[in-house]
Amino acid sequence: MFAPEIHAARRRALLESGLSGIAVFPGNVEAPMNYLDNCYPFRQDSTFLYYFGHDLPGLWGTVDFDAGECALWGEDATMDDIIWSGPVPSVAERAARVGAERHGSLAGLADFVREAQRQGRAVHFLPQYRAENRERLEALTGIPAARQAEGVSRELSVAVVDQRSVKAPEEVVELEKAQVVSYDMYAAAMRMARLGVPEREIAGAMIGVVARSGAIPSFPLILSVHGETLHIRSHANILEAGNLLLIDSGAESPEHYASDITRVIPVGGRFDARQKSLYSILHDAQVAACAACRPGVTYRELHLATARRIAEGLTALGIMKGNPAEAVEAGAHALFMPHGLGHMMGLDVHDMENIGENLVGYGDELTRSSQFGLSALRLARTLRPGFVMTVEPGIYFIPALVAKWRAEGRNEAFIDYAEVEKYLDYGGMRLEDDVLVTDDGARVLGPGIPKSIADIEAFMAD
Ligand SMILES: [Mn+2]
Repeated sequence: MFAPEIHAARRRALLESGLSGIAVFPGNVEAPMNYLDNCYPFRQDSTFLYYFGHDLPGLWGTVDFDAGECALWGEDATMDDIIWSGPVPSVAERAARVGAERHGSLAGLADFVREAQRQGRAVHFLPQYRAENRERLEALTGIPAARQAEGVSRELSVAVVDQRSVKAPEEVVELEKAQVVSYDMYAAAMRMARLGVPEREIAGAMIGVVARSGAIPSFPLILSVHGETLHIRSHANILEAGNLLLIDSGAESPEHYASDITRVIPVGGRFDARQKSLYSILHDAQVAACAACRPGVTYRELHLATARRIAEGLTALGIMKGNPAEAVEAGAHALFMPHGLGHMMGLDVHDMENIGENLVGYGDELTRSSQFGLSALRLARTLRPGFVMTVEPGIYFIPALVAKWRAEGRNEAFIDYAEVEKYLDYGGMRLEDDVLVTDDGARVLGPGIPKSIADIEAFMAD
């Protein structure tokens, strides 16, 4: 966790956001995998981490807007807990460590919430994404788990999203630590991506890099020669000549800030001519998008500008036709890039997505389009200094989608389907970096993982 003053200052900023009543923040509990004592790796709730720091299960935080006080609630370890899991600080010590004014047991928390309700004060809470926490919240507030979505506090959600969207310097330091782990992950992968190597050996090496850093991946590794399946989970292939290996991966920093990087590696270390022509289009579009990030521009416009650039490239290759700007307006490019340009990143790899994807990415400012492709854009709003987001355009040839569109005659004016069908064995590519918006521009985070054709080929030749 950070210094107590940092967590205290974050809570003070929340206390000053103009709400009244109280807010309750459940920390996560252990999540059983196949029986109660065999759990998934523990991951604390990110908002709890942000305000209350402690990376242990079973805690709650509360913010009392009227009294201007915060409290940490939980149970001290029993002898049994100490025998099996080792000694941990008491709740009183943990409260002091994070600068909370008050602390108490879970029974004390129940009394505190009941008293607030009796006084008719608002009890704010965020959307819950784990069944265990919906149940715990039901026990605490009396609001049935199935109806909690209606009881979510929009005021609290907005206040938390506003605050967490702007990364403080100590958060950027953490984000950069995760980038260093990512660099080592990709260096290992690029050294290994040779003919005949099983995908799972590279996956294992990359996860090993994360484990050696003492962290966990920020999301399940995507590593496949079938990059056209956007979130493919299997690593069952053996690398063959002509394959492009897509790897989308991330690590957590010691304080659980994420990295999220995608690279495409030519198996054997050299791009062939067809790969070069398409990769260049994607690379140029991604570099231009990173360079165009700055305060005041909307991410929606960056998404569309990137789509136009890709459409121009595909038109030059004869895969698309007609006017690229009109093609993008019609959504024709989404055959090749059916996802958005990127998303907010921070403590969550899709930062704060549990609080609400539209609230985080659109706010009151913009409305999400229903057009295929643009509808998948997670972040659209105006960029502000301190925002950190991914920039991750892609070009994919998804045989099932091509077949569907062709059968429907969809966007025939902008797509040369006969030409597209020559690429159905191509796979898919995505290039992703994490970008910090600064006062006058933006900065790509991290030490710079090889990305251009020349840099990737040179790295893999070493
Ligand atoms: Mn991403």
